[in-house]
Amino acid sequence: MRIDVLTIFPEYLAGPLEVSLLGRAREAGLLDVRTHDLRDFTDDRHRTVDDAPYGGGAGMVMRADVWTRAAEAVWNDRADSGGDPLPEDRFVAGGERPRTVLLTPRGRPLTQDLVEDLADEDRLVLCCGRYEGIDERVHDLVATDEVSIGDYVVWGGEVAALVVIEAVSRLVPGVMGNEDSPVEESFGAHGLLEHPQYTRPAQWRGRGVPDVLTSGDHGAVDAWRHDQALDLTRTRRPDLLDD
Ligand code: JD8
Repeated sequence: MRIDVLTIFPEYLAGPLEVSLLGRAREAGLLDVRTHDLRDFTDDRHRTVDDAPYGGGAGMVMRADVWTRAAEAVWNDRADSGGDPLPEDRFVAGGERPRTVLLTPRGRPLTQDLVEDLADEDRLVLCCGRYEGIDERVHDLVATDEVSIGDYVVWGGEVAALVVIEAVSRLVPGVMGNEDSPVEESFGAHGLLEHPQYTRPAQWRGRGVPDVLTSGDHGAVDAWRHDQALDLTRTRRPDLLDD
């Protein structure tokens, strides 16, 4: 899978993309994540990406022309895109284009169902706004999807793009060591929160480990874990059981 990220802060993404299983998946060539500096698509000496809002008011709005030039350049860059045949027509704003996700507080809330849907694509383009947001015409003609990471406000779309990349990359075939792992976890096949976990030492600051986990009875362990998962879900997240 190839993921292109458009941002004025590519350095914000660099560290998180390098570390842990995500960094390893990129090194192994399972995942091709590319960040692009939006300022490389400006046309003035000062590399301006924003302007004052029509109608007045505080803050600045990101320009439609810069965003569209950037998106079209990235859409039409087919180098190393997984051997896709070169299409006859160029991708254009308002026309056929790869799945292009604009991160915004007004977007569809990100859920594991949406993550699974995005993970089916062979290309994603993630658009990270800043300031007061992006000209509405970019929402209309560049984005195919608008996504929000939750009901709170952050400074810009970069942290939201990282959340999408972390969630989607886990589902890319070959990225996780254990191929059975993802479906076993919270919000997976069972739709429950994960059961509690323990590791050594068996006694720590006067607290032990549930006897069943050291009993060697795998059937009893499975039953206990399922029971704990149900209890936790009922008390912490009853909404996950309503359906
Ligand atoms: C993108 C600018 C800042 C600050 C309006 C939009 C997502 N769940 C989420 N919360 N916040 C964002 C998000 C915030 C952003 C931008 C995403 C670009 N801002 C706010 C106040 C005024 N803008 C988000 N996904």
